[in-house]
Amino acid sequence: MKDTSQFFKSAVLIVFLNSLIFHTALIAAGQPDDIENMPLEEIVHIMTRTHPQKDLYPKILNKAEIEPDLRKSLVDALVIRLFEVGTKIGVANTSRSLRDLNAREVLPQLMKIWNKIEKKTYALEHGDQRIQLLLTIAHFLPQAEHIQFLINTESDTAEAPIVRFRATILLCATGNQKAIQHVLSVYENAKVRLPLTTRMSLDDQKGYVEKIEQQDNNRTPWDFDRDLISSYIETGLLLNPANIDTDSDGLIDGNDRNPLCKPQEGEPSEDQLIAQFILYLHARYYSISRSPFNFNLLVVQPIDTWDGKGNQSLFDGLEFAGIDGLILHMNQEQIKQFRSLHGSGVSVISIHKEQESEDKKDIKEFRLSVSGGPGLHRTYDMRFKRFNNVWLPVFWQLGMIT
Ligand SMILES: [Ca+2]
Ligand SMILES: [Ca+2]
Ligand SMILES: [Ca+2]
Repeated sequence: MKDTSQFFKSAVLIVFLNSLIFHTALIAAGQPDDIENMPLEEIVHIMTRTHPQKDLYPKILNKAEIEPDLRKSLVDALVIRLFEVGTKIGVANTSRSLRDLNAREVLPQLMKIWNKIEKKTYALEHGDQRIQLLLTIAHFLPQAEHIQFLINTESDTAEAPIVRFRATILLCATGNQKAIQHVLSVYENAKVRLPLTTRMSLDDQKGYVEKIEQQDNNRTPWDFDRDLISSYIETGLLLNPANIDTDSDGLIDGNDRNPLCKPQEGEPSEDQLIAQFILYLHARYYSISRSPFNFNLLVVQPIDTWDGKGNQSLFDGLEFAGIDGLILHMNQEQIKQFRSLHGSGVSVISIHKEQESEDKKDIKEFRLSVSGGPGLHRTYDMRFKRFNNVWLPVFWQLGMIT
């Protein structure tokens, strides 16, 4: 038995080594100087790789630009591949290459695929076929149709959130009035639908508090302070089960979307307004954690725990509306305590602002950091641009996964 398993191990090793040699040979054949004599099939192979060789890819694009015959052959081959491989990995790169070749003439074929493939897909960002198709189609469509196409995609509830998110960023990037109006009205509607209070208006809450204060003999053990959230859950969320309003902002714990944040005095700064918008976009289009008590929960973290420089967090004293769930502001100590109670399944979010540059007054850059689960840490790089007096994201890209 032992011999057989040894034999299998050796066989697997040989196959592995062979595949290495095969790949090395391919890469060797694809040296920059070889591009002149490279078979078409190999060029297509390079163009559809997730990470095409840095030197070769632009060389191929340049060559295609001056040699119409080569360009035509490449476009034809890529379109065939687009239809042939269907939903297999690598096809996303096919639409990217068609975009880079500026193959506007294949727009009808791209639309055909777009309408044919399944909408719900949760694959990540640039490796996803639907996202790459969206980018390519949006790039090729004339302005008027381009904006309507993106608005339709963003509004389509059957579409994957990440695809709708990408459409949102593209809409912002146009700077077009109608496009911006759409994005902002979706945000405004979300804030009306999901306000700072979660159960009742301020007036109703006032009536409720007056009523319970008159019935002091009517305390219940499961909700000791009668703030409409059980003592058990309060303890788990690091709220005070003996205080009706833990952050003393006038909203009782069970009616407060941000129960650990007392709002700062005065209006939020420009950067804080952007931070609110970033968190809203993240919660709306990316995943939001399910809490240990089975409702949506976002934990936001001061920046000093992120960059170690003691900078004031954009989240300090900032409440969030328009987000379907609870938002908890926790400092490093509270996060530690929360994780010792529940593990690290709930993601913790922080925002870091990049240095502003003097010559780019209408551009601000931010980095969103999401950590959740052991060893999982993602960052997103974002660029915001000023359009009249609103700042909107025109670039948003997954940074590193560690
Ligand atoms: Ca309570
Ligand atoms: Ca309480
Ligand atoms: Ca409160």
